[in-house]
Amino acid sequence: MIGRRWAGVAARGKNKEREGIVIHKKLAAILCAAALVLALSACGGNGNGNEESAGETPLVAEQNLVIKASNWQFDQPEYTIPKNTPVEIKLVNEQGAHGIQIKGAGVKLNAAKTSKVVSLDAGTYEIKCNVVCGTGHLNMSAKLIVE
Ligand SMILES: [Cu+2]
Repeated sequence: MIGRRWAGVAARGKNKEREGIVIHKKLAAILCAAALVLALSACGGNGNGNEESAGETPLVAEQNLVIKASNWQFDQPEYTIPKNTPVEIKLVNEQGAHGIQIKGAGVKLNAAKTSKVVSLDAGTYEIKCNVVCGTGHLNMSAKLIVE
């Protein structure tokens, strides 16, 4: 009987030791992880930071392009802007209620949202009215030339 008790106490003692070791290991792992995170943010922060902020922060326009719409045309058949340059594209409805959609440029403007800043690759983009504005709606198209 006594032998068993001692064995039990001894076993408990070992368990405590093990728990202690496990806790130490966990702590070490947490510290390692924390150190890794710090190291990564310190090293990678600057390198990736610029790219990320370019995607997240709004572009600051260096130029403006005003597209005026009336019934049922845009004020120019072609608009030209420089490539890879932040340009604010602004819709002005001079007559009627029209919108602008530029395929492949991620631009959709209307009376509620009248401008957007974009930086585009070179190419020719199609500008269309995206508001069903009346009889001449389908004629409302123009070109955006980015060069
Ligand atoms: Cu329209």
